[in-house]
Amino acid sequence: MKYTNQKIVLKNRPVGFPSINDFEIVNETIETINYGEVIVKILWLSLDPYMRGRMSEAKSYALPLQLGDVITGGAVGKVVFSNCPKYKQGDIVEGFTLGWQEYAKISTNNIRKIDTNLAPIQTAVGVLGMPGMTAYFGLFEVCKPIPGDNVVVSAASGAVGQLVGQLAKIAGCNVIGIAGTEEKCKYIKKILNFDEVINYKKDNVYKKVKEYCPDGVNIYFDNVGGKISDDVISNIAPFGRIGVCGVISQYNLTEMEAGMRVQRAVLTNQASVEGFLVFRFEQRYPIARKRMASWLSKGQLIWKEDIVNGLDKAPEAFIGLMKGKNFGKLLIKVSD
Ligand code: NAP
Ligand code: FER
Repeated sequence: MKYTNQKIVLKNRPVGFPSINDFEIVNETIETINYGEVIVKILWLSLDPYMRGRMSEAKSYALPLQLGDVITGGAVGKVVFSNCPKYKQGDIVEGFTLGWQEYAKISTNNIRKIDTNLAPIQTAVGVLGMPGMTAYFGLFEVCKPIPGDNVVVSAASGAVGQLVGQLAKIAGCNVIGIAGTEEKCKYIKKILNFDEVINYKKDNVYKKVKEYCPDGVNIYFDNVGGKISDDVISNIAPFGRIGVCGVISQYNLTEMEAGMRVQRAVLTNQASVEGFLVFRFEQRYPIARKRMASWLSKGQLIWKEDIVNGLDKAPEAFIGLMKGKNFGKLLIKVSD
């Protein structure tokens, strides 16, 4: 057994927005694996905003990457060599730590087999994977929609946001999506059937939210934080729920920005604000996955992917993700 592996490692810790020079392509040879491990040939790599946090030294739910470490990340791949009785050559698997590389040597404790009949395999890191689980549990468990609720979602055309809006429609809500380009806004209104859209780069978010939700926002699924969220939360309805899923507008700041104070709106409306990490719901992923797959098969849920070809393009694509260049779930197609 001998695999020549090309991998992308962290060369410098990014300051502000990451740059191409923060990453480096390195080759290595994999010649041995232990009992309980397999070699996975990566087919699809998922690029997700949380990876920016792993590149910093700051304390987080997981240890930060060290310089020289392969960039960790979710991926889908094929077992090409197995030293574990539960896995055989050809099994299609998904794992959250397979990383930005062509071949991963990994313990089978850290991967799962995919049911390839459910949907195209890359959905295991998308609608049926971490982003899908985030939308499902974040909306249903954290924000608790009631039919007729006004639901606002930011980063609405992205991996998580596009699903949140569609799930809220399934739940009988009035959905307002916020996104950063006309093309994205058109897509979520015309194709995903959101009720209203706001282009935060063009529109006055506070005024538009007020116009679309005169009785207030019952649910705000926050993917971005910052000024957009100040404007939405200022319109929160009595007993509104704010699910803090992500704050992408803050991930690349070198200094904390001063913001508006929204606590008064939260207090006087007796609103609740809850941050959540999707891993909290891990034990119930299989239940959610089954439901999501059923909605997918009936066409009640659709799913947009933004596919970039080639592992070497991952750094550039990741930088684009931080700047809104992706349109839909960002994936790297590493191999056929
Ligand atoms: P995504 O929405 O597919 O991609 C990120 C999008 O964020 C960009 O396309 C861009 O769209 C928007 N954006 C970037 N910079 C922005 C800024 N300064 N202000 C406003 N919008 C900005 O990414 P995703 O994977 O679905 O993740 C969305 C959010 O969910 C992220 O904050 C992520 O960290 C979070 N998340 C949290 C969990 C959890 O467990 N809590 C799990 C998964 C994801 P526009 O063109 O619309 O600006
Ligand atoms: C994410 C943003 C942040 C995410 C996880 C985190 C899984 C966790 C951050 C931390 O613990 O510091 O999109 O997705």
